[in-house]
Amino acid sequence: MSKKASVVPCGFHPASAPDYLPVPRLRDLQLQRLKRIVQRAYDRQALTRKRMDERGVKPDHVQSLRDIEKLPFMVKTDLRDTYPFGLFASPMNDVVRVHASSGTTGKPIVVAYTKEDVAVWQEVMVRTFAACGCHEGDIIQNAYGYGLFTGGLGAHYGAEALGATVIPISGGNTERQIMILKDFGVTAICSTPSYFLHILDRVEGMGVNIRDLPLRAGIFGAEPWTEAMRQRIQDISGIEAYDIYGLSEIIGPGVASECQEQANIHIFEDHFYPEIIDPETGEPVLEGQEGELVLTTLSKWAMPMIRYRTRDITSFITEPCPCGRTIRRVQRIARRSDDMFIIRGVNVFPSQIEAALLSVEGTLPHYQIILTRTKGLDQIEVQIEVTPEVFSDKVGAMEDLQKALAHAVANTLNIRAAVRLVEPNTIQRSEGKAKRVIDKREL
Ligand code: DLL
Repeated sequence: MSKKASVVPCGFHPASAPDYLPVPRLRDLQLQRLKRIVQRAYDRQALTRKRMDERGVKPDHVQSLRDIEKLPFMVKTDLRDTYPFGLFASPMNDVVRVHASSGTTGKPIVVAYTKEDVAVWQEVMVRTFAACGCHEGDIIQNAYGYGLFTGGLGAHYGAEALGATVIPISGGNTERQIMILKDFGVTAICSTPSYFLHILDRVEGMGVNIRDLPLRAGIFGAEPWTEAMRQRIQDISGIEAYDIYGLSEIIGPGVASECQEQANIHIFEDHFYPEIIDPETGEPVLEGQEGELVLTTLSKWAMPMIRYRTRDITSFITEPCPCGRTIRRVQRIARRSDDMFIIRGVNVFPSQIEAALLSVEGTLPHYQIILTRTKGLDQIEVQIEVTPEVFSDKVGAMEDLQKALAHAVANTLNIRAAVRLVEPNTIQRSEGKAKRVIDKREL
């Protein structure tokens, strides 16, 4: 626990009631909603109808939650192929909002909300904030980007409905972020974890001691981050750092959130039905085993997503959470199946490298992985910033640190990586999602 205790220990808000439903009631509710949404998708989404017809599956074949396995999957390219509005199930008149996510190539993917969908989104974000110990009276600085990205407006509506005071500052302009953090008595901040680290880097230079501020909680998400990263953030700032998860295709932020136990994320499964499958075979994995998270929107009217393959890798946590929530938890999302790169035949995820690097003292949690190819051989270089003390210290200390880091990486990955220690503030910062891997290999 960090030094600033939360004011409301249990993290309850009236909107959080579904978090605590008795499991049989929750399953009934899910089934009712599943039947309704599958019917809607079949009636109004040409792609879903075509795929179900090809398999000979009709909406009334869904009579139990297990029957969801009869339904076809949806994948990201479905959104690209039907760009921009091909998956909308509501007439444009009923669509009150669209968002889009840029992705790495070509056209963005577009998502839609009816008025009721926006209300559901707001509800799940209230539940998110409440689970992270926020409440009426909090002053919440929202540094997620506003605009087509779902982070800004998603958190905004939720924080307002919670009864908090929202500061809609959006991402960027770090000095102004710090001025407002200090002058407005901010008690909670929303941003990507990497951007908050950047804010922390700058705080001291502005003569502000973050620990003297009323800031108590960070509501962090939109990118993978490790437990080691959480510890660093909490140690430096004295706040409690919570992990929140979501994706545009499903609703935006508000799909899952940690509670004050800080022990993995609860899925708001009365609205988003989770499955975990083997990404190779598409079959469900055994309870507790790792696989790809598949989500079905149980109540999203404008754009239902049936069995959407998120590419995020996780597993169900089988033990109940001490917080008393009955909605299921999954392991925090440390990696995506498409994050993985292969280096000299070894599969590597950036999060493994992050955990290895942060196990060594004397570094700052800013790093980047650079992949190159010389004479047909893959090379991996890990650049990491070191603390100003280490950097100005004797060469010997730098060498020792470099060896310790190379050793930690080799131990975790079983491959040798070149580790380069760099000065504080040399690795490029992002106002949103951090770019961890630069792949310069010509494939
Ligand atoms: O990042 C929505 C969001 C905004 C979530 C603010 C949390 C806070 P997209 O831009 O569509 O939506 O990106 C979704 O980001 O499939 C994950 O791979 C990753 N992601 C999101 N949250 C987390 C998290 C928003 N807490 C993609 N941990 C997802 C790990 C995350 N990965």
